[in-house]
Amino acid sequence: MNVTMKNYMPAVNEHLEKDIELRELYAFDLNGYLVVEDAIDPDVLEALTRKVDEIEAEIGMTVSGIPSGDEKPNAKNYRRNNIIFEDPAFLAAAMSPKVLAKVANFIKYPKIKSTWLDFKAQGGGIGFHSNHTPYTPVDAYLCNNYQIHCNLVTVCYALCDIPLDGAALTVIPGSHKSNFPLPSDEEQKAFQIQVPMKKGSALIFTHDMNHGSFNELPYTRRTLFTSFSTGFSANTLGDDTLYDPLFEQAADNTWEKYFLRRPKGDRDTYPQPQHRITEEPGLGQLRK
Ligand SMILES: O=C(O)CCC(=O)C(=O)O
Repeated sequence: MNVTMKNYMPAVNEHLEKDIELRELYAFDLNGYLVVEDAIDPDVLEALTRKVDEIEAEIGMTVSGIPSGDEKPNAKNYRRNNIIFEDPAFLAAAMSPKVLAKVANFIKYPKIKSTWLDFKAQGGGIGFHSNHTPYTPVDAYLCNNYQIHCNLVTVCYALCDIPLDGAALTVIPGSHKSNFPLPSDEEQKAFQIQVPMKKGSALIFTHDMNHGSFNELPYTRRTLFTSFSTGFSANTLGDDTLYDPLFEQAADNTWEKYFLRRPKGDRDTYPQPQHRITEEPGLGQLRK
């Protein structure tokens, strides 16, 4: 625990490090990402699949995109922000204890920042972005005194199997620590790898690592994204009160409530629960 923080911030739960192995810390620090298999509770995954099928049908998404209307061009990408409010299954997935336990080892005083549902049909993608240099405070990655301090961590949940070339996240491992700017687009290819995923797994990455994706296959990639920042960083998709309705619903002294708290300048004194994230009853599950 950083001594300076200890002087004025509430105690960090000393059990947090029990939920991560040295091998995982090494891999995340070395590469900038970590894959957690079976990250979503099976009942939640089933409910999510039904809900996402419904949304896909409602927006008319096909493997080649959303057909063009009179005014709209054919859309290969579809993103729905603040999806956590649309169904309890999205909240349950976003609160996966297997994921939160890792996130809490990568961010000090973490809180949820953004959530969105994402479809990428064949030809859909997102351009490559991020790198440690030039320095971007919002994304910045630092490891000091054996403690990882990410300012922004993103989690990509696979809601279908995501094969190579099917918009599997393409990353430059280690670019979250690069001290030089990226070389040309063509030269970057030599450093990129794709991370295929199984349905229900989660890819946790520091947003300081270079990443992007492109779907070359005749299928629609279905993913849920959540992101996390330190408690002193504002929300991106709403104001400080964004998560208040979910915060109110959450039981006191739970990690669920903690992750949903409001951002709070440089004195984030909201107390951390003192039990282990992986031992919180009902976390990441559908309410009975
Ligand atoms: O949709 C993707 O494949 C990547 C999302 C992304 O780049 C981001 O969250 O910054």
